Amino acid sequence: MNAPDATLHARQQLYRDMDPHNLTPLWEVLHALVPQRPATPCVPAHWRYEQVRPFLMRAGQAITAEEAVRRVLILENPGLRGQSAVTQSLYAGLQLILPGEVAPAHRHTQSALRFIVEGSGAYTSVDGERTTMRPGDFIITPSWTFHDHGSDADGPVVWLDGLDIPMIRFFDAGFAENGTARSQEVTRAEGTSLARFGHNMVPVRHESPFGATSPIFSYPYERSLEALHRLERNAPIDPWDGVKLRYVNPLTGGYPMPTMATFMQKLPAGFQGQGWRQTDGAVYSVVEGTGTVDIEWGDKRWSFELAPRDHFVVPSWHTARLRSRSGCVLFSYSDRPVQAALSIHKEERLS
Ligand code: GTQ
Repeated sequence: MNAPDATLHARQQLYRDMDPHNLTPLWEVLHALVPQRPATPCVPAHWRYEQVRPFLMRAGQAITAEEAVRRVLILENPGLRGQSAVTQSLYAGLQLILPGEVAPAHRHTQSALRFIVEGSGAYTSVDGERTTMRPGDFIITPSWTFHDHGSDADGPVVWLDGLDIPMIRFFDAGFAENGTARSQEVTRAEGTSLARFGHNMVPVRHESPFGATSPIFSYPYERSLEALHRLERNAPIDPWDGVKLRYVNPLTGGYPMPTMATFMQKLPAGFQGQGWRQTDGAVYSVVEGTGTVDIEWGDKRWSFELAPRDHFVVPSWHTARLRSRSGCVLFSYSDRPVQAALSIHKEERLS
């Protein structure tokens, strides 16, 4: 019921009079502040690699990795343009490094994941240990560790950067500094962290070297894929996810990073998944194969045809379904550890 004109007029006068004092009435915004269900400005989006790659290669001509510091094309959500955000809490970008280049050492509060999309033979160094990149590898840069990237490859190497940049910005808790050397000194043989922590065994006396972050730098694709293939052959297929595994911090059994969860899944050939929705909007990288993701939000519908190296985002509380005629491998990440820590994570599996 609408109030009488005189009442409405008095209210408008009240709002105007208090506005210079930085006061505003809750009752005008309450509905939007406390929505009945998530009302995200983030929208479903799809970046086809065949469209993105030419721009990446042009960026390779336009600027060196050294000058750019990080030569990255940011995947900006169409609903969040200008904010360098793929969801409200997460950042995604595609980084290119060319043979012989170096992306100089720095460190920051923001945690980063790298998911290798194209090319082999680039490396990233964390805490004095190098990790060679191969397609499908999931690599971690823990918060506040010096890292530089370089390449001894003979062609371009491209990876997905997933960072918690918008989340750290929200908390106004970001710090960064440059390293003194362009590339950090290598002090440990490659594979040391994987040998120490990555074989279902850990050193008898150890401390967690990176606090809440996994001590493993690289989770090689070979091993992830082997597990998925074996489960596809020998175990029940989940009607929503196909075969889906989450990456773990071997010291805790929890997520590999305090702010980001990562997953890899295989949709078997002929898979027609059921719908689900969850409060953690997720970013996907298509590793192999082809498929389709159907997304719904109210009466809106999206359908993305997926090819290898494509990227897409499923926003919070949007209903999504995955299908694949010939089989498909997907990597994904989200802010689930943070939502779980705050006891606000919610998911629904629809039948
Ligand atoms: O590699 O350190 O895409 O600091 C954005 C910010 C990559 C990196 C990004 C970064 C990095």
